[in-house]
Amino acid sequence: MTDTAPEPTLLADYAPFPFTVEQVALTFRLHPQHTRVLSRLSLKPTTEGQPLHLHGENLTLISLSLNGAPLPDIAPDAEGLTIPAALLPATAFTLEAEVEIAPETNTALEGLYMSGGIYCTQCEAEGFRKITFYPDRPDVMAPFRVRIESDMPVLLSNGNPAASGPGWAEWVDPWPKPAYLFALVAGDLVAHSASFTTRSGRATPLNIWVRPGDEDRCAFAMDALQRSMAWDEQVYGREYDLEVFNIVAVDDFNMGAMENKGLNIFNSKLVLASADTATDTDYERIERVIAHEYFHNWTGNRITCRDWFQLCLKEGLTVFRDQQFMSDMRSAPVKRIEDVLTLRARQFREDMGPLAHPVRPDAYVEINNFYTATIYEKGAEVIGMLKRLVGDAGYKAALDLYFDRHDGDAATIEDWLKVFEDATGRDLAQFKRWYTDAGTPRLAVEDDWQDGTYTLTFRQETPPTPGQPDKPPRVIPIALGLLAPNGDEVLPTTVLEMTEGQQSFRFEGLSARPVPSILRGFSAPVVLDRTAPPGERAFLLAHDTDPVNRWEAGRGLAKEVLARMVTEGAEPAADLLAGLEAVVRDECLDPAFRALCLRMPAEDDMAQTLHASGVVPDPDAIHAARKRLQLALAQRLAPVLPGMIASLANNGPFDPGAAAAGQRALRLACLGLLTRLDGGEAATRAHAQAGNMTDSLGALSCLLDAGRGAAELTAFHQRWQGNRLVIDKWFMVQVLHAAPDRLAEVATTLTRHPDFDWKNPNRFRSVMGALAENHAGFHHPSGAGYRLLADWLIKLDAVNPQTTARMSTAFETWTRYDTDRQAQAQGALQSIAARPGLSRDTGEMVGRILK
Ligand code: 0A1
Ligand code: ZN
Repeated sequence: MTDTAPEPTLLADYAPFPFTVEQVALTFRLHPQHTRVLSRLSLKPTTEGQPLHLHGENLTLISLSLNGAPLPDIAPDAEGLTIPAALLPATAFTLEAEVEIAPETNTALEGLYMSGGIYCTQCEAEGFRKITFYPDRPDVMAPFRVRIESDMPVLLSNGNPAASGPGWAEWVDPWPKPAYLFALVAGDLVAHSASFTTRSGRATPLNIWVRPGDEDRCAFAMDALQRSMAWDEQVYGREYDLEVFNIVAVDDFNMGAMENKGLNIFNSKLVLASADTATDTDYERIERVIAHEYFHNWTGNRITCRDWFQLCLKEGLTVFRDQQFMSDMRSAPVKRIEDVLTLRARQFREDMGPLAHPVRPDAYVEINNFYTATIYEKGAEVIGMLKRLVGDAGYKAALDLYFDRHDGDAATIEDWLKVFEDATGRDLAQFKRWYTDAGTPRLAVEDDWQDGTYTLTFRQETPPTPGQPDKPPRVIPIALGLLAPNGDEVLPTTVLEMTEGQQSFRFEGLSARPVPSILRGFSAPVVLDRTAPPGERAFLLAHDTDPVNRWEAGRGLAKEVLARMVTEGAEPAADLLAGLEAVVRDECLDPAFRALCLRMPAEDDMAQTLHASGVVPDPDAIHAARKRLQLALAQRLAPVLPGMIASLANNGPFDPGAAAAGQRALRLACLGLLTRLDGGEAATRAHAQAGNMTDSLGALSCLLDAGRGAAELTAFHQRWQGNRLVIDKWFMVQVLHAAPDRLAEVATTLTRHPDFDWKNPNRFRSVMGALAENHAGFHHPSGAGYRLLADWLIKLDAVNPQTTARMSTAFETWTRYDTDRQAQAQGALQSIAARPGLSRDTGEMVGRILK
């Protein structure tokens, strides 16, 4: 553990910066070891008699001057430098500093670093202070002028190109921005270029910059960008605001991508795609993240956050916008189901464990640890609820007001809620609890039928979370439909507003007891506790008009059946198998939807569900039960599987669109089931015939599940040697599909492979992230999975704290399991915590997980 526990930063301590930055001028003389950064800041005091504190970390100060006069006595400390008030003029002044940094040895990938010979930056959240001395906080917004001097052929920064010559280029960003949106790239890059004409007629060049050789894998990302730009104009009335938009793809990146003003920087896996190298999941992610980063131009950049506690202001809203975009581009119900799956797998898991925190936290030690599913995904759900409560017109009016009122501001959640209150006249005081209170509410339902009146009674309760023992009731929008026993809808979707701890809703004049379809479209991020009467879920799986709830009914049934298989050794239930068969055979249904219905609940999801119902989950039993259920389903569908696999084949050119991807998903789901029956014969043929990466990797996964695939793996590696993104898949697929007993051995062997470049976050995640995702293997009773991950996290922490800290969340569920497993996990966590020199990032995470 770090020697002294670092002090947390508190929301309650916010105070404005006592200066404005009128202009920033930066000059970079790039060198791998000795980059010089010259800064000239034009500052103006806003409050009298305040010292000037500038952040700065690991900077070698070469010179510092104020209005041209050197300040030889000012020496930085570990956090930055302070110029006493007595030395500062009462009016505007200029501060100039020159520092030296070494991008080549910056393995943390924050600030200015090098990736594959390319200089690039990552400044969110607090990376700019590793570049120069500056008030590195989001509420300090300033226009930037940047000069880059380097012999690299391509020199890029934010904003518009101003001038260039051999070995230099200048960029001017006219839009005041916080330092976290600063970016610089210099490298031997080539562009895939296109353009977009904005609605007011400005033709804007668009460039995606990649390493030479990669330019033929940018077309899909470019198309996604153009569609995003058009969509934001049509749906939100937001137009692009610079003369050029640049995207750069780099191989070494801690996260997915970054919305730097006019110069988005991406992890290359979220840009590069071709049919033979990228799966449908990759294509979908690329489309979503390209849109997400572009949408940040208004929600994040033009309107930014006052402080990092307000992170969900930009992230929740931008995720909500990217979800809307994707649902317009693809199938809305399928998209919603995928979002619900992600929310439960990542955010519910977080909310039920030691890392639970509010959508707007009020304290943090390391802000990088708060880029979480709660801020992003739950932040988006909260906006979805707000929209449901105020209606589409209210939402539009509120957003128009938000952009009008706050353009150019660093805003807060209070500002955000106020625009909704002002635009719609609604009081949102109770709604605000969704931002301030952590935890997933549980919603218990009981119903009653008497004399033609149907009554639904809901009770809400949110379990305690760290630091928040008591939770007052929240506003919960419950979208409800009622179905007659013949399947007719007798109440179309209606939004009930629950505001009390317990509340009843009555429906009169019905001729028969209806079947309720509750929480349609997953209208609120809650756990629905309903002991459904026998047959109700199967009925809804067959009849619900709301596709999300139709899927949910099948899912709920599958979970019920699996839980009984795990805890009572029950047999796979016939009504589930019959219901799934009916869905799969129904050709009127979207293949992507059918594929989702066929996907059994993940093992971690089952462990979460069992734990929440008071059962200690046994990972081996869950693994075995899930396999038995898949086998039973395969046997039930045996007569139709080969025919479906054949009929869903497409031998035409690859189409990355949603419809074709849905067909591939259903075909692979069927192939997975058939593999349970034929031991991999069909998968071997499918792998040999695969014409794209989705089919190839899908068939390979089936083979590995069947204990085959060794020759295919060798051939795969040989074919794709040299393509880092595909080799990541080669590593990952082996770990994900390793038998639980062999997981630690398989993963250890892979870490000894010459291609295991562990300092590259994608490669590290492809083995260690996959290790944690192999549920029964990671939670193996020997503790080998825990120890392997812990040892590697210790090793990675010394070079890349941010990625290490994120990956430590693999342990966040450790208290769910039996005491032996808990002891093993605790030992592994303690070995990390005890490491001398452990980073603040990982120290905070492990400390919270262990508490
Ligand atoms: N703001 C980016 C993602 C991002 C977040 C944090 C980072 O470092 C701590 C880096 C990137 C987004 O939402 O896409
Ligand atoms: Zn974002």
